[in-house]
Amino acid sequence: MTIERVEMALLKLPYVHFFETSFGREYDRTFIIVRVYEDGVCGFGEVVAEAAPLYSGETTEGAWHVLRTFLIPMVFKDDITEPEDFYKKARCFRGNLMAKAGLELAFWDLKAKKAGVPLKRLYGGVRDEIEAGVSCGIEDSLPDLVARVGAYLEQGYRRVKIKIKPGWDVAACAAVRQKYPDILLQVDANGAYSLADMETLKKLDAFNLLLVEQPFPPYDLWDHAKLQKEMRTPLCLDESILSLDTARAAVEMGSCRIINIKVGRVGGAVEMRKIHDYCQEHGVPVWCGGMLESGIGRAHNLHIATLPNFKLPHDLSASRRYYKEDLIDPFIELSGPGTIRVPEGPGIGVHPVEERIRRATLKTEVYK
Ligand code: OSB
Ligand code: MG
Repeated sequence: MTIERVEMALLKLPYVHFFETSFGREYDRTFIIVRVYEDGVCGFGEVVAEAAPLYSGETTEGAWHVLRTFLIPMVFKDDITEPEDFYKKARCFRGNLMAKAGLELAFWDLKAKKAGVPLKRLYGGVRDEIEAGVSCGIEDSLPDLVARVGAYLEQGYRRVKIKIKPGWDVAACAAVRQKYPDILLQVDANGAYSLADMETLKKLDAFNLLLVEQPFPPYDLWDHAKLQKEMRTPLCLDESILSLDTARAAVEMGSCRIINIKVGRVGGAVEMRKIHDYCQEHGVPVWCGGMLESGIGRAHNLHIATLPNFKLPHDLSASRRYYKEDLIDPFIELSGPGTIRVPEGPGIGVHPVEERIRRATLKTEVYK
């Protein structure tokens, strides 16, 4: 068999509520949907690069360029049909991990659909439902933040993450903790601090947090190790972990005790598995991070979060937390209190709705 066609679409969807991090405030999401067709079966993937190179050096337009110029032509030239083969061949190109992951995930969905099994079966998943968490952005005021946390708790989320930055950290934790002393709470700085902020960061130990995520910039593994020695709360790395090698360096150096795995950030599900297995062998729990994906990328994440060492609640929330018109049917919803059931159909197990995709599409390209 051989791939008949690859399609890319650039989409833009407005958020239900703006999302502010230490990088700034965003009102919508631009992303790429990739489709691969073989024998009438279609596999879907999502490229999680954002419009601006803030979280990562990749961008949607940069990923588009790399996909159309290098990765998609490679698929046809080398007659690639399997995700594992794509992973091996794509390694000849450096970086561009989110671009690679989007296409690799489309191959995984295709492979599972051809086999007629849910994707989690190919990954070796061990769960039918996963623990949902919610990521709360920076708000205009502390009362706004506490109200938003309260609304999410009412919807059933049992774990809350709040975004922090210098000036919106200790007081934000204090405000949420005062109202909700017992919830599972964690914070994410997206690299906004440096060693000079050690005293502020140490104050976070007072709030019984599950973890502090990415306090320093991505390449500061060494400074993270220094901070971890000074803090009781486990550090968790997100942006710093790009591969098995960076995960191993972080664990060996003591830069973190927990790892956030995002399949897009590490270049696909093959690398995701390697990091997962290494962490499992070394007693380092992982959880599934999110990139405010559409339902297509989020469905992929649900299957990934079924692997055995995904042990903490995830940044995986219901469709309506992100988008009024998610791209899939049915929408992703909370099933029990704070859990989401993993779709049971073949592949990612959700149905992308063509009409909604078309309405959100800025441009498309077909390759054959
Ligand atoms: O750092 O985890 C992050 C969203 C975009 C970019 C980076 C991050 C996030 C989130 C949202 O925290 C997680 C989600 O998708 O719910
Ligand atoms: Mg993060």
